[in-house]
Amino acid sequence: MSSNSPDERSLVLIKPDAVRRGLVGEVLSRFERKGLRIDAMVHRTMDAALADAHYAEHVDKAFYPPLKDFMTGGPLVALVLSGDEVIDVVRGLVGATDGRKAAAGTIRGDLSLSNRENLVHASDSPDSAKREIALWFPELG
Ligand code: FUP
Repeated sequence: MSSNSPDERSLVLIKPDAVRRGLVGEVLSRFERKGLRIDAMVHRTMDAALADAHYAEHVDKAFYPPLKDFMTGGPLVALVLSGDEVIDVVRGLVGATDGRKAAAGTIRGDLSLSNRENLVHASDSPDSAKREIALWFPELG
């Protein structure tokens, strides 16, 4: 990446379990302390249409109906983070999908015991980030 190209961006959701458990500040502070920037942030509740669009690759899977109920069941905090290699950096901070298996020191490894209620979503590639930012923050397009 050349020195004058813009930093990469990632779409992050601090999920309803984190909001319910009072962990928004804990999660945000880990991203901030790492040196990432918050470019946009909103507190909102996902509706069914946004859930189906956001999780387009999962809508036909057996785990999707309970995942959709969970994700639409309360407010979450959506944000856009930016920084050098932010997509991979955030995935590292978040940890493996299943909180029971995620490494200690990661957000999920330290704070989640669930494969569904795992506190955070983070874009997994530049293409996903672009698609997800357009869904959640069309004004940033
Ligand atoms: P991740 O990228 O780590 O968030 O995980 P995936 O994209 O594989 O899955 C998206 C979400 O689906 C997970 F965050 C939690 C949920 N999920 C389940 O509820 N059950 C499963 O078996 C796998 C994933």
